[in-house]
Order: sequence, then C-alpha cells, then structure tokens
Amino acid sequence: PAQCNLTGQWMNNLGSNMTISAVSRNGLFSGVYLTAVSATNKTIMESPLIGYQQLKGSPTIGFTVKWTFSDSITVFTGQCFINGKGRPVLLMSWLLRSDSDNIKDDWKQTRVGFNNFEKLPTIPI
Ligand code: B9F
Repeated sequence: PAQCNLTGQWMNNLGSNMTISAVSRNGLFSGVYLTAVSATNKTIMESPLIGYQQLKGSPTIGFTVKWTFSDSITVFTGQCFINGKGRPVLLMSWLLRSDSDNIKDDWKQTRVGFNNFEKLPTIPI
C-alpha cells in the first residue's frame, strides 16, 4: 500500500511552502517553512520547524514553526493520509501564539485554524 513519506516539499491551501528534511528512525524531523500570508507588513522570511511523526503507515504528526520575522510561534498537529488520487496529504490543525507585553492581553493572543498540505511531485534529474 502507498506510504506517507514526510520528506520533501509540501504546499498548503494558502499557498505556503514547507520543506521537510530526512526523518530520523525515531520519527524526529526538521525543515523550513515559507508562509504565503502574515497579516502584517513585515517582510516574510523562511522560518525553521521541528517535529515528530509516529512510525506507522498513516502517521499522526506534530511540529512547531518558530517565525524568524516575528515573536510568534505556530504549532501544527494532524495526520498524513493517501488521498483518493493516491497522493499524500497532511490534514492539520494549528495554533498561532502571538507575543504580548501585558498579561492582561493573554486572552487574545491565540489564533486557531486548519490547513491541508499536498506533496509536490519530485522532479527526476
Ligand atoms: O502572521 C504571523 C505573524 C505573527 C506576528 C505578526 C505576523 C506569522 C505567520 C503566521 C502564518 C500562519 C498561517 N500560514 C500558514 O501557512 S501559521 C497558520 C497559517 N498557515 C498578525 C499578528 C499576529 C498574527 C498575525 Fe502576526
């Protein structure tokens, strides 16, 4: 049966790009994230990510993106599936935590949402 290999390039429904490097035997992986959107006028920059996947066919996944152009952090969790077209997809939820200088503003610092990622085909060279 088709397998979910996280290593490679992914694009989500917002047009954000993610490249995941090799996954270790423990399921630990790292990569880089280039968001297509930011809701700010700061220049978007590539940001590092680190995460774990379970070691099975259609694994659950969690990873953290540390934004380099802001003080925010996003965590993603979800699962890899092979879709009806035989392509790997990541169906993910996310929490985006914004930085606050005041404890009284804590309540409004978390955004939540969903993203689905499709794996970009690797070009044979
Ligand atoms: O926009 C975020 C940000 C933090 C402080 C100023 C800008 C950083 C990028 C987040 C990208 C999110 C989306 N991209 C994606 O692929 S992560 C979840 C979504 N999936 C303005 C103030 C606080 C937040 C936005 Fe900001």
